[in-house]
Amino acid sequence: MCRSRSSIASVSDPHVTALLGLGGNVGDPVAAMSMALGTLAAHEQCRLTDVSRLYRTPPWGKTDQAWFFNAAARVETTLDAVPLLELALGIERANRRVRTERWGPRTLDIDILDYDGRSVVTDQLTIPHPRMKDRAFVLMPLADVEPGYRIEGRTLADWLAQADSAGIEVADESVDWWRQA
Ligand code: A4P
Ligand code: MG
Repeated sequence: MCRSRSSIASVSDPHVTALLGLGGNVGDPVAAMSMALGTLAAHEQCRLTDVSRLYRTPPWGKTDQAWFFNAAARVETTLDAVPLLELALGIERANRRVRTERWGPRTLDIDILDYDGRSVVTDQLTIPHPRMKDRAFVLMPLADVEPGYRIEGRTLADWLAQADSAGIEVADESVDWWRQA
């Protein structure tokens, strides 16, 4: 696979690495994810260092809804975890995300999968994301940006072997899909 780096704004030290999962299945989710990644790339406290391929995925959890598009990204940031979540929620709101039902349809969802390998548990936030290991639509894009990542000591390949990945397909091989959308 041909992979290119997506380095944009400069970030002063000390910065940490955060891993993000993105998805959506309402309206134009690819445009929404592109907007999200563009916003992160342009943010003065973030540097977007890698983006996964674009995946098309059958709905998980609540299956009577449209297929999703999913992706993952690696960001270096000087933001603490909660301000990073607030940035992500602001980007979701800018895409007219309305929360109705759990695991239901959404224009854009941004999950913080990992923040500097730390455990963060607050009222608003649980990191590492507690449900990512069961979800092939998260694990497959994450393997593009962080192939050596481990969850509870086990490799992504281990978790993927027991997750249901039926139907998941690569919708765009290019890691620059988000620049073109
Ligand atoms: N929150 C806590 N921890 C985190 C974190 N690590 N990252 C809080 C982001 N947010 C976190 O989020 C509700 C609240 O969780 C946030 O306001 C934040 O304070 P949400 O996204 O509305 O929750 P949710 O979506 O109902 O639940 P959850 O478990 O996050 O679900 P997901 O992962 O968002 O799943 N099928 C496919 N194929 N592809 C998908 O992308 N997505 C979902 C939703 C269901 N099925 C899917 C997909
Ligand atoms: Mg979520």
